[in-house]
Amino acid sequence: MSTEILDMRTRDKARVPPDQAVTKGWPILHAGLIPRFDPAKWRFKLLGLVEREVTLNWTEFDALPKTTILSDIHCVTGWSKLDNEWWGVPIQAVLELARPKAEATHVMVHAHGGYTTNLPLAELDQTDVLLAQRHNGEPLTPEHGYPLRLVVPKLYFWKSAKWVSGLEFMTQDQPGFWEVRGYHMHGDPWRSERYW
Ligand SMILES: Nc1nc2c(c(=O)[nH]1)N[C@H]1C(S)=C(S)[C@@H](COP(=O)(O)O)O[C@H]1N2
Ligand SMILES: [Mo]
Repeated sequence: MSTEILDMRTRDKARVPPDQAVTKGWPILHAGLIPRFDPAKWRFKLLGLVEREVTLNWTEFDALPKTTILSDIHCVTGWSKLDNEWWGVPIQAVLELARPKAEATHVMVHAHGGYTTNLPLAELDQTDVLLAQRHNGEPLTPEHGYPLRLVVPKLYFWKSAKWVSGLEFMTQDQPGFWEVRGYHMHGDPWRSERYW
């Protein structure tokens, strides 16, 4: 296992995006109930516009290569949490398994429990993006996404789906759970892309 830590924290003059306040705690925010993790039933799917549709069970997923990435969280509700150490599977490792087709431009992220969120494939396919199993050395707690959550540091935190269950590759952008309700289709904190 690699012990190298990839430091992806921003080196911009301003460490914190506009109208964000740093918190030391870690608020818990989600719609609906926390899904129960059953390792025998858990699945992760790569579907839609891919060369190969892939379904992984927990044993198969957990055998993928791991990385450790340091990054910051920026939530659209106004809090930022700096210096998060995430451990999990780099997004490139799962993209390589399915190989998105050339026409795929956007991704719908699916979560156990029914949550969805959309983003451009180019924003997902970044070296600071991972499917995280641990935060600051501890397994994710159920309320923060155990056993697996997506982490996309360059977008507001609602794009970082907890209890992630799959990635669907699409030819065009489609709104997810919060995007249908007025949240921004893109969600860049440095441009204050909060709501439409
Ligand atoms: N599955 C799922 N993931 C989700 C959500 C949700 O409702 N369901 N809420 C999102 C929102 S709006 C935020 S701000 C973050 C909060 O993550 P946290 O509770 O770990 O701080 O999770 C995101 N991921
Ligand atoms: Mo949120």
